[in-house]
Parts: sequence; C-alpha cells; structure tokens
Amino acid sequence: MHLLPTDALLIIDMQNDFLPGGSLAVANSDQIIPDLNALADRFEHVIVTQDWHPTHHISFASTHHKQPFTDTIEAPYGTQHLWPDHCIQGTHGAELHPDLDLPHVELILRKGFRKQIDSYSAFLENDRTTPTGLAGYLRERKLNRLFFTGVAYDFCVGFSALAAAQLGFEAIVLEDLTRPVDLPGSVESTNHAFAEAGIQRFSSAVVSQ
Ligand code: VGL
Ligand code: ZN
Repeated sequence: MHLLPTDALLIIDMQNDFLPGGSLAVANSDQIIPDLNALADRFEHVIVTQDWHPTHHISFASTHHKQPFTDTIEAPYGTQHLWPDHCIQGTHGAELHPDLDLPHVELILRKGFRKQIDSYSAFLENDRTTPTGLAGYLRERKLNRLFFTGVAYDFCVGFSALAAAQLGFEAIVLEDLTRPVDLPGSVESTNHAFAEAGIQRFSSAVVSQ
C-alpha cells in the first residue's frame, strides 16, 4: 500500500495510565511502541490523542461509588461504562508514554475534558453530538485517509474509526498496532461494527510494502 500526501496516522491514547503499570492498563500495550515509532516515520502527517479527564469525571467509578469495569451508569446521553480514575489532567498517568518517539507529530488532540461527558471518539463525544474539532481540522488540511493505531481497540480506537467513517473519511485500522481492554464481548462487537461500517482491518505490514 503506497502512502499518499493526504494520509494521516492517528495514534490514540498511548498514555501512561493505559500502559502496563497504569491505572487502566491495557495488556501488552507497551509491545506496540517500537513498531508505532517506526511506522510514524513513514507518515508525513501524524496526529496523537490524549484522554484528558478532570477529577471526579463522569466516567470514573469512584465518582459514583461504583465498581470499575463491571458497573455502568445511565448518563443523560445513554449508558456509560465506569472505569478506574485515569488520565487526570496534568498527572503522570495522562502523559504520553516516554518511549514514544514522534518528533514530527502535528497535532495533539485532547478529549474527555468535560466533566459530564465522556469521549471515547476523537471526533465526537459520547453524547454523539459534541464535536472535538478533529473532523474540521482534517477536512481543512485535506487529510482524508486515516490509519488508526493505539489503545484501546474496543473503545477509543473503535469509536474513533467508526466516527471517522460516518463523517466520510476513509478509515483503516492497523490491528497489530492496537490492543484491547477486552471487557466481555467488547472485541467482538467492535469487529462487528467495523464490518458493518466497511472499515478495513489490516496488518501494519501492508503499509511497509
Ligand atoms: C479509553 C476507557 C476509558 C480508551 C478511555 O482510550 O480506549 N477507554 N477511557
Ligand atoms: Zn477515559
């Protein structure tokens, strides 16, 4: 697959809290860092996201005195999974992992900063109406084919790729450069949603050819 000047690599949420040892650790997510660094070198345009929550965020189980991973709440915008406190603005856990070597990143987009709305997607918050501005940024820059990597496959990568496709971008997920949280059924439902939306899942090897 030949890369085009209108391609962008999106690296989702590779922050300390989502890496081994972090508060919402995604298993083996550290393993993808060397290949992410190497792949990013091949892209002219690289965009990184950070999950960026205030304290007592709506998505934190502690805010509601509930259990993370298993409990949910009914938010005004629908069912919201609950998580351990993670990626709190300005903390070490919210920083990008220090082994990422991405000097030419053009945009670091932060999401999930509204106390009352979570945002898995880099495009639309969980109310499905509040935009992050990323679609406008990409359109204005004429970047229309997006390659998704990072964590978590079944949450922020998945919701971001699905939103991108719905907004008219070409979305490709580089499966070996993602890792899932893997709640019961979450990977299967992501795979299913990708198939429905016509989102292709490739190995990053296709980009290196
Ligand atoms: C994420 C759960 C909560 C993610 C963010 O980056 O996939 N998952 N917040
Ligand atoms: Zn979060």
